[in-house]
Amino acid sequence: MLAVDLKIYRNSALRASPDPLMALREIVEFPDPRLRTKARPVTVFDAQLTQLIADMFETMYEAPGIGLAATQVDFHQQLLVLDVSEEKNAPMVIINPRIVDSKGSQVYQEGCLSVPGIFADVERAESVRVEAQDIDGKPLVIEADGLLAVCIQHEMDHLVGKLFVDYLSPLKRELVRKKLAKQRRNADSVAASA
Ligand code: K1U
Ligand code: ZN
Repeated sequence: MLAVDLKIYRNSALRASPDPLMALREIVEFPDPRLRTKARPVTVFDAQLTQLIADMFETMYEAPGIGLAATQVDFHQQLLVLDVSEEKNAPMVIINPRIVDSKGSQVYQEGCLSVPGIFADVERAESVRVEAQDIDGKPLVIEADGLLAVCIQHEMDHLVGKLFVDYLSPLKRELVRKKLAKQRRNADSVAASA
């Protein structure tokens, strides 16, 4: 019975959340081709979008993560959520983002909820100026540096179908694919024997 329950939990798009008004969404994992989808701009700012954003925050905090792009929950519009604060009290919603200026470079050891258990150094701009829209569609300008800049660039890559492992050599990317396949086989055999 437990194995069946685990299977349903792993495969269902919506998972039970402690808050009845929010739902945990399934995070699509590498090498799923849906992660390569190019997101379209958000044009409708309605209650459905607000619900999706609430679900994305719930999913990101539960993972836990510091960012989540709509692509990762199989919604292909230009939307991302972030919270890089220690206290998890600084949620940000960024819609239809464009980097209009960038300066310098930094290397940060990145992770990704779509590539679980894998971490790698990636070089990105040290600071970025981003023009975007907020949850109501109003213009938003963000000046970011450090981890916030890294996270925004990482999430914006998701919106064009790019993953941090794409910055690795083909050989390292193949090792990542094999490591994830092994992790999944192990998780499946634990679920089957439970
Ligand atoms: O896009 C994602 O999958 C989220 C990703 C964001 C990110 C992390 C590090 C560098 C760039 C972008 C994550 O949140 S991975 C998890 C993680 O980094 C973390 C989790 C808990 C506490 C602190 C960090
Ligand atoms: Zn990611």
